[in-house]
Amino acid sequence: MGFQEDLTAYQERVEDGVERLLPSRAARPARLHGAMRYAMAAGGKRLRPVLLLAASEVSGSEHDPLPAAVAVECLHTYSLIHDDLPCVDDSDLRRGRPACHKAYDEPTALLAGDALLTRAFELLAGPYAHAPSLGMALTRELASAAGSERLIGGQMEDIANEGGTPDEATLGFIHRNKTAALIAAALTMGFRFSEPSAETLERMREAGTRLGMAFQIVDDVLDVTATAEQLGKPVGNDHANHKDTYVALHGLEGSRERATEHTARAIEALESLGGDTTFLVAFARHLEHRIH
Ligand code: GRG
Repeated sequence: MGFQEDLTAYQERVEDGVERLLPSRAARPARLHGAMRYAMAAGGKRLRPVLLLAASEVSGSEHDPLPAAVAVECLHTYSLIHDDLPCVDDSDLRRGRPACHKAYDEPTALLAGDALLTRAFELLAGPYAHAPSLGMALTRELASAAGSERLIGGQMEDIANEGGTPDEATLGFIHRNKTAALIAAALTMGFRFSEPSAETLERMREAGTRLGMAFQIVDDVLDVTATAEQLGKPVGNDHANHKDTYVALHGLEGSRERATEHTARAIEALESLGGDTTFLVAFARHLEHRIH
């Protein structure tokens, strides 16, 4: 199979997992579960769970990585729901549809985000109860990427710096934590399925962080160059919200160069592993090509 077929197959596995591993739409309170499923529904690229599934296959494992992949997508989706709220980015469109607080209402969206965050950890605690050391490693990885020093910390500094003059160190902190930490965690969690050495884990963290940085820079570039139809979310938002972005700091060309450099470093780290990383390497190239 070629790259595109492999990608589609991974994405279909994720869609199936999302369908099966969330509470039923009919479970009480149905409005809350409807909102969780609405926000999680197809429309996202499923980058993080695809990375996790692909990484778990490089060395193989007897355990099913799908609950962990869905857990990462739940956590990511909670962050998007909360990010779109009027008190944060105030964005009405997400994944090509009205944002969760527009399709439902603000309190329901807030709670749906909270419930998805909680569900993420339930999906690590329950399905891996028979493999406690794997479950614990996955939980630590996700909790650390999502906490106050990483995802939430990056978001905090992003908000705190709105309207200010961008500087490289601040921008690096925001992007490493707000975006790259969860992408790195997804990749590392996938490799956790094969009980890797500490050295392999560090290399994977490096690959994931580089990939995440490239992804965020590409996101900044697309916010300027793409249309809302192409992205499924409003464009020009970063500028309108006076956000610190790579484009504001380095211009379009400088940003493209940096995305290319991070992608090259990510590929180097992936290839240093030894196993069959063909799909992961192609995926890294695919993400970067969106801006060329
Ligand atoms: C401030 C209440 C409050 C909550 C914030 C922690 C948090 C919640 C938000 C994290 C910040 C955030 C939303 C980062 C976004 C990073 C990013 C590039 C998201 C887009 O990811 P894609 O393109 O989206 O993978 P799809 O829709 O394809 O899954």
